[in-house]
Amino acid sequence: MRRKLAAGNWKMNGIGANLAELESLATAHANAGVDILICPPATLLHRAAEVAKDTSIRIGGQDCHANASGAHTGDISAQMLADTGATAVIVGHSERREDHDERNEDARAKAKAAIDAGLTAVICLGESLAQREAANTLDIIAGQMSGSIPDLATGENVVIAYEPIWAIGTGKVPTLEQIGEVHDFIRARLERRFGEGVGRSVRLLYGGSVKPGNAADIFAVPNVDGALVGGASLTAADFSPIITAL
Ligand code: G2H
Repeated sequence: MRRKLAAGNWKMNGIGANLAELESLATAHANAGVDILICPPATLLHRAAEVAKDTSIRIGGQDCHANASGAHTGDISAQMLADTGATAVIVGHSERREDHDERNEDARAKAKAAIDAGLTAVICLGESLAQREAANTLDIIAGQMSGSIPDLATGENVVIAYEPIWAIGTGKVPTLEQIGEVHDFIRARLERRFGEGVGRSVRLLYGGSVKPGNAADIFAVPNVDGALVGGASLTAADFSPIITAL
């Protein structure tokens, strides 16, 4: 049985004052029965981990370098994230792929570094609007899976987030059928590559304009084990009903 997961990606939003949202979430979901992960900007990780200590909330990074240390100005290693108290890290988000020219092999190397550091790697996949309109979605997802998911993936150390690029921050959401088709496809490929045991244990999140008003419908889709939420994770008022809908 896969445990449900509500993950919030604050992206480049949030200063110290926003940690009050984390406190509210922790209070409201003290006995959540689901996993809650918040990925604030790196500047807040340590303080966020302090706030979340002894609560049901876990803290994660939004990216890491593939190397453990070295001359990489401005970068943060997976070990450094773990040192702040983080237990997970997002890798391969489409905004990293777009803004920093990251490719599947980068996401894979980062995921491996994260796992080696004891973190859960939340690996993001998703097609562009042009790729969907050309009916290439499943081919693109297959390529991203082969390229971005390391061989040592298990249900413990990897979470997959399907985030169609055209749905991110746009308010456009795929139909439930479209979400279901891709999630079923990812599940089947995971089972084929890693075997049924591992393939069935990896959690699959949907991401892209998840809001309190659409969360319950999305969570009812088979093989959707939760969500990776951007804009609606920034306040407890928005994120709390999404957690409750799980
Ligand atoms: C997709 C998602 C969070 P939003 O990037 O990863 O963002 O919910 O704002 O579309």
